[in-house]
Amino acid sequence: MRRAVCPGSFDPVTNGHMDIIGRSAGLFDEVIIAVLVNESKTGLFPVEERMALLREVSADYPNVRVESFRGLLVDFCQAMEARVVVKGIRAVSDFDYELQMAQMNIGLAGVETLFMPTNPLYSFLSSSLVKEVARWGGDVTAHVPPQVSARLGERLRGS
Ligand code: COD
Repeated sequence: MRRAVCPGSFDPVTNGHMDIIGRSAGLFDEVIIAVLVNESKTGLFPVEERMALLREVSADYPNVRVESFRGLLVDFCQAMEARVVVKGIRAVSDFDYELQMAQMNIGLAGVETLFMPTNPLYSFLSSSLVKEVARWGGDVTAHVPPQVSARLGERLRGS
């Protein structure tokens, strides 16, 4: 079974993430979306809600499932019996850090990283930018799945 992991914070999932997840689902038998649980950083959405949103927006891909992990990504990959991590590359600026992590991960556990160039439509897109625009009342409907834009509105209004 060719199994890949798409890791991230997904706070919240954007159309850029979904582009990489959908394309990965076409390349691998199974794709595991892995949401990092970071105790030292509170996100806008609790991890459980990020996972619920990811499950909703990836429901059309039967070979995609959503999990969370703590600690090292390579330990999670080994536990899931996945030898490949897929990362989206938006610009050269992403590459420096991603290359360091990829080299560390192969050294630590032989986990390979596949770099997938983002669709140019999403090359400027990040969860942080989406949150900042939404916080100030800007329209993010073109940048996130509809379920996410609805939840963003509710969360920022405090419900
Ligand atoms: N287009 C395409 N891809 C995108 C876009 C976009 N617009 N936005 C994000 N992505 C992709 C990138 O590949 C990114 O890596 C991934 O989606 C997730 O993005 P985020 O912002 O949700 O998540 P990050 O960058 O906070 O996630 C970082 C990890 C959780 C992957 C990383 O910190 C990690 O592996 N942590 C575990 C601890 C560990 O093992 N550390 C040692 C590493 S050597």
